[in-house]
Amino acid sequence: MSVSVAERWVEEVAGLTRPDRIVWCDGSKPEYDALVEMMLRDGTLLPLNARTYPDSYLHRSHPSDVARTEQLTFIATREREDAGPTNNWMAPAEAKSKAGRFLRNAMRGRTMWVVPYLMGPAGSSMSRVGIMVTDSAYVVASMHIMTRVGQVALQAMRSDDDFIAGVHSLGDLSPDRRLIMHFPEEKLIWSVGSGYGGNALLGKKCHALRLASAQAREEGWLAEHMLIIGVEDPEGRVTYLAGAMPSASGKTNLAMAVSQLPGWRVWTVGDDIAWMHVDASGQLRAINPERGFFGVAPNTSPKTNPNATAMVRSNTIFTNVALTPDREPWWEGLTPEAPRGLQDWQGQPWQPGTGPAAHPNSRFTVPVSQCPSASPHWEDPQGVPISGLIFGSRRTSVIPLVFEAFDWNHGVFLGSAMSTETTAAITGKVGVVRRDPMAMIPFCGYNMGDYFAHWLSMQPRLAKPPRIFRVNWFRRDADGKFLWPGYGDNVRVLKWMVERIRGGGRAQETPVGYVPADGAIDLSGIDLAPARLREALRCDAAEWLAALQDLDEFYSSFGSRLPATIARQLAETRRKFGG
Ligand code: GTP
Ligand code: SPV
Ligand code: MN
Repeated sequence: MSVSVAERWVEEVAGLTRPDRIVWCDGSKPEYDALVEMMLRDGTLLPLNARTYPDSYLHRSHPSDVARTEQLTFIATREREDAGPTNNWMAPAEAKSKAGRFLRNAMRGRTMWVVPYLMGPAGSSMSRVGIMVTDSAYVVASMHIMTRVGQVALQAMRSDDDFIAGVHSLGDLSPDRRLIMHFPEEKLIWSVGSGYGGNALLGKKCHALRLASAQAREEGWLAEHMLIIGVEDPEGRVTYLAGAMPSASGKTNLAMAVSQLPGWRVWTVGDDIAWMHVDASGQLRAINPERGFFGVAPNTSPKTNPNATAMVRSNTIFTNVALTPDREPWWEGLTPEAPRGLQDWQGQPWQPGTGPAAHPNSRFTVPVSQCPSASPHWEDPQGVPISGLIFGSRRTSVIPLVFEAFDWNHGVFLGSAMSTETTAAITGKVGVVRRDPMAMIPFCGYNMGDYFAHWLSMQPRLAKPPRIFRVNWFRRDADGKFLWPGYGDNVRVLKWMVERIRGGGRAQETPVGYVPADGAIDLSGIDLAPARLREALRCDAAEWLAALQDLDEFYSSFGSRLPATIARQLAETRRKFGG
């Protein structure tokens, strides 16, 4: 396969950014090792304890560059309407001129790595190619873990120009000179001024969600912020589910949950992004476009997520965690007590009571293959068959632990009506309730009204539309304590879903959907008062009617692009509540 279009584009970018040298990456182990060597020499990586954390490293990012910066993230379409009211928009020419100013000569004195990467398993018709350039060795090494780099990508191109082009430069890391620009009409991404995950690893949110969602709409598939799991029952039957939850709201944890119910088990296919196609028989099938996890460290422990603590014991890059005197990584929640003599995420001696030692958005980067619960099918080119979809959010009140939509259209409405409390995964205030339909508010690369319509349009193509569930692990009691234990106990909720999918699972009808009937959630082996579960499942008319109030304003922001079906579903919900 000739790569002439790519080569010409790389020359063009080099003309703008002026690197000292250009290196095409092959994705090999020696290449990764050389990058690590280089970063150990210049301090970008710090070595961890070679005995307890072999081939693992700590990266400390710039203190102002620790999370996605949504206010600096733009969708640059010709028409403003095509980006829609939920995205920051800029005209393409202006976007290039603004970001171009920060990119011009940005790579002087630096190396420009060219990273061809494949999103999705080799040999899958659902997989897609990207080629990104970057002046960050940390980004290249992270791309090695998170994607399939090198010849495997170039070989998957169907034509010379069959790739998403991404330009990344650290610039000077100043938030004042940081911009993350998406040009869906040109299959192009420009990112400058950040080295942080979602801003800089362009295969992830920029390509696999923002650009892919726009492509998916045109081509009739779905690119979603979803985990993918197989749930195995005691008879060995596996039911595959995909689930959307906002950033830092439980995808990685659910994706590798260790079941508290004997005989049940969760197999991990993906923890952040799902690409889903309808196959010739009308079955929805999902692939995980990634090959690594970029997971939240805080609260990851042998108790909450033993698969994660096991998988990060080698070949892992940690970012912004604390460091023990034994050179082991540490974060809040890993152990009940903080070890003595910690260095905090910025390398300063840490004292208890002075704030968190690890940054709240500190992360680990590790290959999927190291996950003990990785599904034997996680790289199947044809993907896994999806029979249920989950929409989860982080809400202290109102939203029950779990309920099931009446049908596909109602489920799409429930997804579109989601709101959530913000987390440390984005810069800004934590704990503020905001609208986040399908957990895609920061990631939908086009008008979200059209996105709802696209979701609705899938139904007639599905022989047996997946059941749609809504969950909330984060509801609290009057004392501020979580009503539901969460983590491994979430498998109890998954069990009910699987039963519902198979035509069982007792439920009670409410205005918002089917809520588990008394006793329908298996509580064997835990000490949870039935009253607490009832409180977690409670559906209160007054609370709901109040919560639905600001939906009108949100929906009306889409004008004529809001599908009538969505407005009808809202009216119908109100009517059922007597509102
Ligand atoms: P991104 O990688 O940002 O997309 O996040 P994610 O959706 O994968 O979130 P993750 O599973 O990493 O969870 C983030 C945080 O949510 C964890 O640190 C936990 O504190 C919390 N969390 C996850 N699952 C549960 C749960 O079942 N119950 C409770 N109470 N908290 C949870
Ligand atoms: C998220 O914020 O949803 C993440 C981390 O998964 S990042 O890659 O930074 O987007
Ligand atoms: Mn995410």
